[in-house]
Amino acid sequence: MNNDNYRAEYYKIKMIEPLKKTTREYRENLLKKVGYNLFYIDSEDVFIDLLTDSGTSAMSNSQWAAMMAGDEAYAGSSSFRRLENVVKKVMGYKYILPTHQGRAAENILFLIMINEGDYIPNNMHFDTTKAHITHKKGNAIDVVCDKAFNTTSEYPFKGNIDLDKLKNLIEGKGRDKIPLIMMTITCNSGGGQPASMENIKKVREIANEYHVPFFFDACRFAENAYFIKKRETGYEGKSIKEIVWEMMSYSDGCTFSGKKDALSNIGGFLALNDEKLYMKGANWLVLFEGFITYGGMSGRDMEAMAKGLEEVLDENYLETRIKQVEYLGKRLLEAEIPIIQPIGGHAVYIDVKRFLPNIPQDELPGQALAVELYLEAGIRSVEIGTVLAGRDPITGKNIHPKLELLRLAIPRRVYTNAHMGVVADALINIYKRREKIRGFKFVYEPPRLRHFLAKFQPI
Ligand code: P71
Repeated sequence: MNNDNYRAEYYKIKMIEPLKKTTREYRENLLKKVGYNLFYIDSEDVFIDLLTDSGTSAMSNSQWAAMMAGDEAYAGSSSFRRLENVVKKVMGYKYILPTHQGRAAENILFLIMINEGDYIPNNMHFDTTKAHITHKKGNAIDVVCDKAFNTTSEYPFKGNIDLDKLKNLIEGKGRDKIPLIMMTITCNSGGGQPASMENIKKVREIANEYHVPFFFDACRFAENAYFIKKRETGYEGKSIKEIVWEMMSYSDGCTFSGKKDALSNIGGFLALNDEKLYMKGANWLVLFEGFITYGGMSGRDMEAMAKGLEEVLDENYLETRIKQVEYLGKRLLEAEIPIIQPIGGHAVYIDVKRFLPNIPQDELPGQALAVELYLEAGIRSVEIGTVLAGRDPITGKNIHPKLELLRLAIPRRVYTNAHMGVVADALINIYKRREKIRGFKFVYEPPRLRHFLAKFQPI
């Protein structure tokens, strides 16, 4: 069936959005005006937008058709029933609390589970997860395997939890201080890297041993399943559906952002198996999101998500998706541009410490490269480095993260490989003149989440 000689996207394009090309001079002026922060740039002025894969997917004809059937009833919407049934069928969870996006599910989960001073382990917490835990006066602890920090190791499951780190945390802090264990699949902060079924199973065993609930941050669950199928012995012959079912069966629930692997532009949910927890969550949901049969979504949003959750399990789709990310990554590797290896599921991450070794972290090399890429070809990427990491609350100094990265996140079903080729060519040109690139300094630094609203100046 999959004849490698005739590989191409398993869909065709029916509707297009024109892209505008701008001149380098125009982009230079624009950057000056907005303080060299790409978050301030209008999408009209971006040629290829790789800021995020979140909420940027192109929906299918079936998703658009389903939206017309959206039931906008306040209570008991049939669109919610469809979503609920799909989640039960695909993931096997008993209860679903619909939310407007992933972080809202995090808010509800942590409201009902965290007490002040608790510790919550995760392979690597995503920013919003960490922020919501901190907001509830908990401690977000990363317990990812050490190989995750070695950007050149080809280890296939860098999203794995280090089981010793996990056990030591539980033993060290005491089981009563650990309200839940989390695992982010795929591990976004570590480069879109998957966790293996074996590791997931072992985390389940530890959860059982200490009687601690185990939850996924399941944003990119289908991409994780695809990697398990391709990389883990014993799963070659299983369908994505079977792998997802098994993965989820080891957990007690999940937070989910429909903006990633549900191929939707908005939406999310909190799924759980425990009825008492569900009732607690339902009470908060009514306060923060809306009634339990729509949460933060309209009926049509729930329809789009329900359809997307089924479509994402199609192995042909997943192959097209992951191979496109791989295509970009391989083009960069061929030019010896340093990236996180293996190539991730939803993004290519440039290892900026190796790309711009002469710019110290205090001079924001990731930001410098993001600016350079926009200048070069109108491509928007996002810094995941010193700017994002912020300052140490005690010393007030810039935190120097182990990984200084530039993320090129690929929206699902949106760009062609010709677009990826442009991205690769632009980066190759920049790499040739990398010695000439200068660092940046803050001219305005917001007190929190500084990356969104900061303003910079070249040094
Ligand atoms: C991404 C995003 C979206 C984003 C969020 C914050 C700043 C910039 C971009 C969102 C995630 C995620 C994981 C693993 C939870 C959320 C929150 N990722 N967990 O990667 O990747 O979901 O955006 O629907 O609230 O660009 P939400």
